[in-house]
Amino acid sequence: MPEKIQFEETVMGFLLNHQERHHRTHHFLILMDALISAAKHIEHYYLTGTLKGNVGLSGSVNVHGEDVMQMDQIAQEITIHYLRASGRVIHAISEESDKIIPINPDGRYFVYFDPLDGSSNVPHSLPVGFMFGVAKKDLDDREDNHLRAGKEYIAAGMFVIPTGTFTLALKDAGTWRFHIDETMEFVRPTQMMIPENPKSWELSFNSANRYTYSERVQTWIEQNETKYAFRYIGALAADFHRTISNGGMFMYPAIVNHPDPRRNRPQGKLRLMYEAAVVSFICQEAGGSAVDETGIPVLDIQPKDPHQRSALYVGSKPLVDSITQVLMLAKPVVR
Ligand code: FBP
Repeated sequence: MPEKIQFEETVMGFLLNHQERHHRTHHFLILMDALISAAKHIEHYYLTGTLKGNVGLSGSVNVHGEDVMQMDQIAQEITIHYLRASGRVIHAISEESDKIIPINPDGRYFVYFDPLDGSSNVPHSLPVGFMFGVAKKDLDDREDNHLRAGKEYIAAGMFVIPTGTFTLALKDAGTWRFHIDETMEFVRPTQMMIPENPKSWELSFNSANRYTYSERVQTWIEQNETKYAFRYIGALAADFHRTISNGGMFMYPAIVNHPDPRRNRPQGKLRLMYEAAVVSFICQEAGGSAVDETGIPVLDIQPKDPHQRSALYVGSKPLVDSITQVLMLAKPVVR
């Protein structure tokens, strides 16, 4: 018989026992419950996607000019449904919606999310992610709904689907990993601290792009890649899940030397508010760090556009510091 899980070992029990006031209010618990319910629902659809024929293209193109998968749309609708039902969300920003999504003006939180990260893995039912960042409105009513920098988030998390893992970071309260049990509860929080010992470190990046990176980054890779293992799944949530567990660094550098200049991405590929800032927040609470192509902390970047992109170097501090020295020598990238 499976061991009885104590309430304190569930996400709700864990949060209620939390020292940080804004993580144990019933408002925050209701929001977290909505995000967890959305993730479970998305995982169900993903697990049954092939049989139900939901793993193909939807025929539409999103704000980024990318083909939208059916599963992207399903995950989007599921998430919006639960955020609306929570009644706690003022507005949401999603990779799958051009505009900011107004939800409940009397809400308390802003939610920035990628409902299904790693779309290229969908047709193969390989790991994808549901990623989110949460910011809280200014309760002193000076609220102007401005876009929040990562350092203003009070929480960020990612579900790696369909692995049944949930990694949750809480402002000034660490990064915790939960696993799903046979009752479909995320339980047994384990505090995640990114390993300091380089023995287990890994590098993760799309090696096919390496000659499109700046010369300085290419040189850094040549000087360091033989020291560490190399792993790349092609979904940020899944690759970063490994980086937090084994240490090392995940990077998606700016593309500045592409043979076809139209395919250069000097601002990087990943989206700041619901991809780069989410993993940077989780990494910082686990003792790591993250910078962009100019070497500045990702969490300090004040977004000007909900879908703004950012290059990303995230992981163990010594490695991020090492590439930051190289990046800061480079000519500043024009924003
Ligand atoms: P989507 O959210 O549109 O899937 O894009 C983001 C992403 O798939 C990340 O998950 C992943 O790290 C990266 O793009 C993979 O890009 P590439 O295929 O260029 O390596």
